[in-house]
Parts: sequence; structure tokens; C-alpha cells
Amino acid sequence: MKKLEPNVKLDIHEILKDLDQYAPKRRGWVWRNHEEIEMGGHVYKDASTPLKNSVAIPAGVGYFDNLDPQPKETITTEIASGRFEDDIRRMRMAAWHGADHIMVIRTAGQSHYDGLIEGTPQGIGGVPITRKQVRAHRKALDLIEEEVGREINYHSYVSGVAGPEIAVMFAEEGVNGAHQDPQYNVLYRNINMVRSFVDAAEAKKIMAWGDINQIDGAHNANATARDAWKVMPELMVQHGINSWFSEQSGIKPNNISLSTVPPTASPIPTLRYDLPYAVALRDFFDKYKMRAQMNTKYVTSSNREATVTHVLNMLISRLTSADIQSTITPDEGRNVPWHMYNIEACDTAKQTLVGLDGLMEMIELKSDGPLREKAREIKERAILYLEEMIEMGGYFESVERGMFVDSGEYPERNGDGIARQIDGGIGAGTLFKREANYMAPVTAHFGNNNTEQYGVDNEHASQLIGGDTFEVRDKIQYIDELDPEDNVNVRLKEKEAYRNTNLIMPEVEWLADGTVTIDLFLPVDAKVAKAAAIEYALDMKLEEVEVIHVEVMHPSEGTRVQVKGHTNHVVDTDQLEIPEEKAVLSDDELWAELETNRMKVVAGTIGEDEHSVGLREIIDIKHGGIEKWGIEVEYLGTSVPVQKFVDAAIEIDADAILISSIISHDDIHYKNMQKVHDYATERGVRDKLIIIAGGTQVTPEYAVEHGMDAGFGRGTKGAHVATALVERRREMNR
Ligand code: Z97
Repeated sequence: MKKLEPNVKLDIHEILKDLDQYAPKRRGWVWRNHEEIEMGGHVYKDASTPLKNSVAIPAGVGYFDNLDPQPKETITTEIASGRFEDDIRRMRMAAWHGADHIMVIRTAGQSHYDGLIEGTPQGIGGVPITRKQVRAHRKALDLIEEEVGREINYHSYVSGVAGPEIAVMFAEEGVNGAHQDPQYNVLYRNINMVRSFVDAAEAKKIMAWGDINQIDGAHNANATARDAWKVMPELMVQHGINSWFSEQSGIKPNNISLSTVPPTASPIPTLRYDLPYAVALRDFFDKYKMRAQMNTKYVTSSNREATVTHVLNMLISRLTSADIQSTITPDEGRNVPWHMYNIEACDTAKQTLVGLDGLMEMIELKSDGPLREKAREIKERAILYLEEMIEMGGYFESVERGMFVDSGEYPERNGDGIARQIDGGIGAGTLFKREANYMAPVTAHFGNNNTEQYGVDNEHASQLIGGDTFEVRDKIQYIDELDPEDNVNVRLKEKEAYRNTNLIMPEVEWLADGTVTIDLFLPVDAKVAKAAAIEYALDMKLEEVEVIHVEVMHPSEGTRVQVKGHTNHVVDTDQLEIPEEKAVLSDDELWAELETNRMKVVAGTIGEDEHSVGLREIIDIKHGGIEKWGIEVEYLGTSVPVQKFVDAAIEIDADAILISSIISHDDIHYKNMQKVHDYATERGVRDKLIIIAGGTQVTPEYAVEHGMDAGFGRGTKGAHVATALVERRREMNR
């Protein structure tokens, strides 16, 4: 396969080509290497190796020369658009933003299928996992990881009665991580519990062979319980059962990850609950890895709110520890897994974790007081819980008696737990004891495989058939497509007009899906605002309009509404008039001109504006400002009146005026520009003076409309202004 080029789109056709022949590059989970690094003049203690290609957070791009340090934690993103060809493009974006654990969650539960599905019926209704999809993903990630220069772990779910088959397929296809927890099947999918545990033993054994990192399902109790913080003792029990089971099945502790969730969210005093819980967990399970899933139970459709919850969750991660940091944000609340939310959440994680760098070198958690007392209490409750389970006769009996997901905080009980029958549920009655001469000629198999009768030990059973699919890839049956209509080839054909052509449409999930969101504030109550917002969206010619978020700013003064809709408008990029980006003159050119033909300017912030940092950056030699090329600057200071700019310029015989304005209320910045122009005209000097304005809210075209020779917005550097000054003077002298 050809290497990816940063400026070239990933070719989905190339990924699908000869997919039947593709073998994954590697097997097994890869952790980031935790190291101290120095980058951009700063030391990072909790960091990992920087990426070869990446996109930094906006401040990194804007202020720090693309500074993009990577935290030590593996960063997860969940991608689930329902179309694997589109997921692949999102994976690449996520990897560039720092994700190295890509979880592909199905919108239709795999556990509802009682076998491994081949072919790709994955349009409407979700994505049951298929070999083709998994292989295409892994193949793309094999390329993407080379592009970014870091291994990317690919992850999906081993659940349902087809669990062991899925585990085999995952091991064959180089899947690196998987959720596997028999308790999930029992509690949430009503799969027979004995069957579920037998399947889990087999699936875990296979995962051990595949070096697949296992994540448990305890967080689901947290998300299901009426009050998530009350199930903390149970969560510990669930973690304990699954982790120990995994270890007994052969998974190494380094690949056993607890899915931990801070159970609460503000407005609950969240750290008072979540921190002791996190400490208690690490006290009990320090030999395993911690996968910090963010709290999703209390996620609403507010992006802002979810981000704060996420950040508070990461504070816990750093105050204790996390090996994997999950990122979800409003996806889970709204069930809208959109490109931008995946990427934003990856950035939230990167920004927060880098921002918290070195925290534990400066502070420590108190070894006494409420933190330890509460942690101890949670652990005691968990032990009591286990003891009661043993008294009841064991796990199966305790599930039968509704011990799990009860809304009481153990030992209080509300009698509303999820109870399952030992001989009930899906797959009941499908278990058979192995016969004395039972034997399966496979590489990874749980328990005694009775191979001695054929003269090989358990570990080498597959030698009896010359190797199984784990050793001889040719034996894997690759099935391409089953459904003539619902398959990737049909979908690709449908969208071909937009793939690598000059035609584009906006998208959130799928190429050219046409979905857009608009954000409105309307000065009415929520009920009226919702109806009015729809009216606006329809007026903007959007179709299938839906309100996706409403937030009261005040019961009568106004409401914020977010609306989504579809546009059918296709933009032909060949027809666009794209303004040329003005090139800056080189250092040598600027020197040559300004040395022989010196220039003087007056500069200041205008009106009532006290914000001088931006202007100082444009002026100061230290920041690459215009003084660098010998331009003489008379700095007038801050809050300079309109007339003073012109009067001072006349007095010192300046060539130019530089106005800086950050404040933009009521368009005061543009109004002031106009006033300077008018006053200079009145004084009869306008045609001799260059007048330039800048500020974060300045749009160049509007500045020119308000009498300026040039305007500069966010991201401007001294070289841009120096170039404009020199070029404008040349024009005036012509
Ligand atoms: C997370 N957002 O990041 P099916 N097994 C376990 C699970 O937790 C799940 C499945 C299987 C969450 C993931 C919820 N978890 C979402 C232990 C799902 C999925 O779709 O029913 O086949 O299984 O952990």
C-alpha cells in the first residue's frame, strides 16, 4: 500500500482493493511510552513521544507555533457512524488530534446476533461487526499509524452468545482491544449466565492469545442505576469478578483494564464522591490498568456542560491515575456521533491532560481525613457485598436474587435489582459437559483440551491439523458481501460524485450527508423559541429540521436554541472565488527597502480600549514586530483619542498610523476607524498617510470599507503589517 500523504485524502477504494488478501501489520495492544520531554522551551513530565504529523489545539496553532505535546495516557475515541467507509476518514482526523484508541461501537448490539455475521449489512439500523469492516478499519489504521508516527489501537466488543467467535475473528484481524465482561451479557442482554461465563472463559483465552487488551463492563451499572453513586460498592465487586476471571483465563494483568467512571457530575459535589471512589479502586486493583471512561449518565445535549464534566473527570484521572482516557461528550447524550464532537473531545482530553502536567509533583492526596475515610467505607461495603454473595451460594445465586444494579447503597437494598434465572435467558440449556475424549484442534482454547490422547500437549493442539487460522491465514474464509443492496459498494457509488471531486457538501457523519447546525438566541421563552428557531431554519432552506438543544438564558428574556437540518446545496469548488493569500515580503526585501527608505509610524489602542498586548506584539522586535526592520514607532499608549492619532502623525511627520482595537461592541472598532479616516481627511493629510487597523475582531474588508488602507485580524504577525506598509507606500509613490 502507498503511504498516506498529509495533503491527499485517504482513498477508500484503495483500502477495499484486495481486502481479501490483507493481513494486519501487527497483533496486540500498544501502550504509549511515558517519558519526560522538552518541547517549545517547556518541560513536560507526564508526556509521551510527540507525533510526526498532528493538529495542535487552537491555542497551540495560534500562539505557540503548532506546539502539540502528547500526554502519557492513551486517548480513546468512539466512532460509530454506521458506515465504515466514513468512519475511516474520521479515524484519520482523530489520530491527528491525538487519539490512539479507536473504539468502534455498534448502534445495533452485536449481542443480539447469535452468530458471527459475514458480509456487511450495515446501513440502516446500525453496524453488527463483520470481518470486512474490521479488516478495512485495521488496514486503514495500519496506514494512519505510520502517518502520525504512533501505534493506534483498534477496539470493538466481544459480547453476546457469539462472543468466542467474535474473539477469534478479532484475533485473526489484529484487533487490539475489546470490551469483554460476562456480567454485561447477563445483566443487560439477558443471556443465560452460565453460558455467558463459559463463553467468556473461551473468549478471554482467545483474547490472551491475540494480546488483546480487555475492558470490562462495570460502568454500565453506573449508567443504569437510578443514582449512579449508590452502586460504588457493586462496581468494585463487578470489576473484581471480571478482572480475576480474565487473569485466570490467561490475560496478562497489563492487558486487563477496569472501565472506571467517576459516578457523579456537578451539580452534585462531584469530587467528594468521585475522588474517594477512584482512590478505593486503585487501592484494590493496582495491578491492573485503569481505563477512565467519562461520566455519560449525566450528559445532556449541552456541549459546554459535557466538556466541563469531562474535564472534572480528567482531574480525577490525574489526581489518581488513568492509563486510558476516554472521550465522549454530547455524543452519548444526544446519540449523535459526529466528526466534530469526536475531534473536539480528543482535543479536550489533550488540552486538559497537558494542562495538568506535573500536578502530582506539586501536591499530594491527604493520607487521612474524609478522603481516606470515605475510600475505606466504599471498600468495606464492597467486601461485605462479596461476603453476602458467597453466603447466598455464589455469583449465580446472587444474581438470581437481584443483588446487582439495586438502587440502594449496599448494604441498604431497594429490591429493584436486575434478577436473572440460572436456567433462564438466551442460550439457556445450550451447555454440554466435555466428553472424556473431547478435543478441539485449535491454538487457544480454555481448559483441558484432552490432546494427550493424540500425542500433543494442550498448547499445540492445532498441529494436528497443520495449524489453524491463527497460524495459517489462508484457512480464513473471507466473505465479502451478502446483501446486494445494503453494502459498501452501493453506498460508495451513491456518493462517488463527492469523493475527491470539485463538488462538496457539508457533513457530520457521512460524506455529503448535508447536515448542518445553526445556533440562535431568541428573545422569547423556550417554547416559543423552539418553534421560531425551526421557522428560521426553514427560511434558510434547510430540510428535516429538528431542535437538538435548548437552554434557557432567562425564563422571559430569551433562549438559546440549536437546530439541525439538511441542505441540498452543492458547492462546486472550481467556481469559488478564493481570495489569494497575500504573501509577506521576505526579511531581506524588507531590510533592503526600509534601510534605504526609512519609515516612521505612530501607534496606539483607540478610544476606550486598554488592550495593548496585540499591538505590542506587532511592534516589538522581541516578538518579530515591525521594529525588527528598522521601522521607527512612536507609541502613543492605550485609549488614544481619534484626533491624537492624526495630530501626532502630523507633528512627527509619520508615514503611517497603526490603530489597534479589540473592543467591538456596537461595532465601535469600525466606527473609530471611520473617524480617524474622516479627521485625517479634514486635516488634509489623508492621502499622505497610511492608516492601518488591527484587532481580533477586525475583518480586513470591513476595515477598508471604513476608510483604512488595510485591516488585520487574529493571527497577524509583524511581517504582515510591515509588508502592507511597504507595499502601500510603493503604491502611493507611484
Ligand atoms: C464505553 N461508551 O466506552 P453489544 N460489552 C460490554 C459493554 O460495555 C458494551 C458492549 C459489550 C461505552 C460503551 C456501552 N457498552 C457503550 C462490557 C457496551 C456492547 O452492543 O450489546 O453487542 O455490546 O465503554
